[in-house]
Amino acid sequence: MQQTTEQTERKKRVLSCIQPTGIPTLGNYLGALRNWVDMQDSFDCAFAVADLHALTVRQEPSKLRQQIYEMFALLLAIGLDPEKHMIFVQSQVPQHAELSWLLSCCTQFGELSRMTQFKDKSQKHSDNINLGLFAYPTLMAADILLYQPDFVPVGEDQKQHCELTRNIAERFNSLYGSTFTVPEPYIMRRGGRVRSLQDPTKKMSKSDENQNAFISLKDDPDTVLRKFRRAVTDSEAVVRYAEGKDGINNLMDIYSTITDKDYDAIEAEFAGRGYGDFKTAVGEAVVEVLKPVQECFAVYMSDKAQLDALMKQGAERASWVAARTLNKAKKKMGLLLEK
Ligand code: ATP
Ligand code: LTN
Repeated sequence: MQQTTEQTERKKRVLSCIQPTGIPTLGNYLGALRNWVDMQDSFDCAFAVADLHALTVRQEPSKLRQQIYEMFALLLAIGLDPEKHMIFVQSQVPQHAELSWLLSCCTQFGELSRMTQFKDKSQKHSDNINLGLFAYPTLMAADILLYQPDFVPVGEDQKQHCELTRNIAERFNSLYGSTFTVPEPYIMRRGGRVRSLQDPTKKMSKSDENQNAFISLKDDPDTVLRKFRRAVTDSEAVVRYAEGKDGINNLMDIYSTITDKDYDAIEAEFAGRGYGDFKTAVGEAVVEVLKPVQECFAVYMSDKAQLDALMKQGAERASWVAARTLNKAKKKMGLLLEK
């Protein structure tokens, strides 16, 4: 049978989100955001600022409001195209919270208890282990399943949540009939796990208390160079990729992701030179990557009315798709739709 034009031309869809819990780091950029930009040519994309997820840890309202604007502006500044794709703020699309409730009734307590992010975060925020923190993965499943994506581009740390999303989707489909596309996580090999500059056994995280541990996308060139100079390495003083050299391996990964050089080429480039030269080279490469993003970010942040208008447009487009899936799920579960 001949396929219709629509079938042959339908692009695969991807969805991903980022929390507005601070200025993104180089880890977020290389592990997630930069790949989102590249995916725009080949996929139909939905990318969102996950502000509801940010509420699972205590936020100061005025600061959160500013961070939502900044994260949205940053998504535009790195080159996401709000005319061609759905770029939006999660809480402005009410279907996310609503589907999350339906899915939470198809998620087991035991499954959520096994989530390592929940275990980590409840240790870190032991004074506020709230229901939202525990139910976080069902909201994430709703974010994803509402848009019926084929792929979910994330860093390695989110793989477990993506697996749970697949399990919830499969369970729902088998209980109520085919409703959700079961998506695949799309883990980027390079840049998938950028590590802390101060403790390279941990991932680089924007909420790290030690400012020297991460490069923020807003860091000026001097700060970037200084943080790389202070990066924790080892005492061997040979630039090579090897077990036990977590600090140098991390810097090599960053440099390789940015310059497209492989490990052999980097080892050759820095043969006979000390760590000082290498750290400066990595810092300079990062500064060059950040420069155009920072310039564009400043332009977007200078016009809040334009940001509001783009958010509204994004939310309208997203809720059109989200409402269709939500209604389908409600109907299948036996709920009545508004007449
Ligand atoms: P927080 O520090 O607030 O927990 P985070 O810095 O881990 O947050 P998120 O907002 O949770 O960042 O993640 C946004 C995206 O960036 C996700 O796809 C995540 O997998 C990816 N990501 C986060 N940190 C890294 C990292 N160090 N290396 C590669 N990818 C990362
Ligand atoms: N949990 C993710 C952020 C996130 C997300 C999503 C990622 C919220 N909803 C949906 C992919 C798809 C995180 O902490 N990085």
